[in-house]
Amino acid sequence: MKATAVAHANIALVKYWGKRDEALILPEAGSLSVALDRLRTVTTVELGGGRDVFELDGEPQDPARVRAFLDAAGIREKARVVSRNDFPTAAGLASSASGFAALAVAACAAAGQKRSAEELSALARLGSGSAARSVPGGWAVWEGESARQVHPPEHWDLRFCVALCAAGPKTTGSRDGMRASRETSPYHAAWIEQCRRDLPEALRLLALRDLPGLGALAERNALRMHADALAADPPLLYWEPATVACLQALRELRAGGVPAWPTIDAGPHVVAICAAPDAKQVEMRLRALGGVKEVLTCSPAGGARVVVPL
Ligand code: 2P0
Repeated sequence: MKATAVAHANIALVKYWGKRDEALILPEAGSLSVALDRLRTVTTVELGGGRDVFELDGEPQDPARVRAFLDAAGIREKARVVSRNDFPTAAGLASSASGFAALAVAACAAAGQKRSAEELSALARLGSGSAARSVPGGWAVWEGESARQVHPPEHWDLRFCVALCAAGPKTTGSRDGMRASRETSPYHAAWIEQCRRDLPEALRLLALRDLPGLGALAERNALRMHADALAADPPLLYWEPATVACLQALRELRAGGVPAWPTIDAGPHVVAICAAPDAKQVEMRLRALGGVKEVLTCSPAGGARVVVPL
């Protein structure tokens, strides 16, 4: 009746930004991501107490969203859920992907449910869309009800330098932001069409390990997602001055012969994609920018799994 699981957050190279079904959390277009080793959530689920308890990083939380998720998993027993993120969530780094992936795996293990990897991904999706991709981990594609690993983490030893460009949490969450973009941005249909073209091309470049090709595609895809968000009414501006400083610094690095490309989720932080031997230089360049609080350099990671707690 008790189990612990770990899961990693993921960064999308072809982004998910728009649902075709809000209740079932089904995406309008497919997305591609890679799991990041240093962005990790560890969650323990213990079933059978007198009430639901959810504790995150040592602080008690409202258990409502966890309870709704357990109901969706068919788990009726009261649950004590203790979760810890190994990365600064206060800075607004996404934690729902690793959080719901770890919760899905730990809760099903605690309840003695046997689910396939595909079923676990589909279940995690009901907590948060991007969590579907953190269940298989590695290089993952999410289309329809679940995500699958298209290459293991070892396929390509890239680095992802996560530059924290703001201290506080973001103003508009992804769920509200993508709904507003879908309902009010005149560019949204074009954005979704673009994602449908980008995904097969990104998979081709990924298979070839073509860094200039995939890096440039990821940058274009992220900026087009932000163009869609910027065009919403009222407009959604996720960037801070440090975000723009990172984009420009990476452009200068490329002009100077260091290949590194940015991607940006629904927040101010920039993730620089580069080859392993260039990571130190990229990290140092981003660290030196005013407004960049911290840079966490990550490698590709695996999927969500049950672990024996220390
Ligand atoms: C992504 N994002 O593909 C995109 C890019 C943010 C920007 O998936 O409503 O927290 O829970 O399904 O998964 C973040 O959205 O949203 C996200 P819900 P989620 O990574």
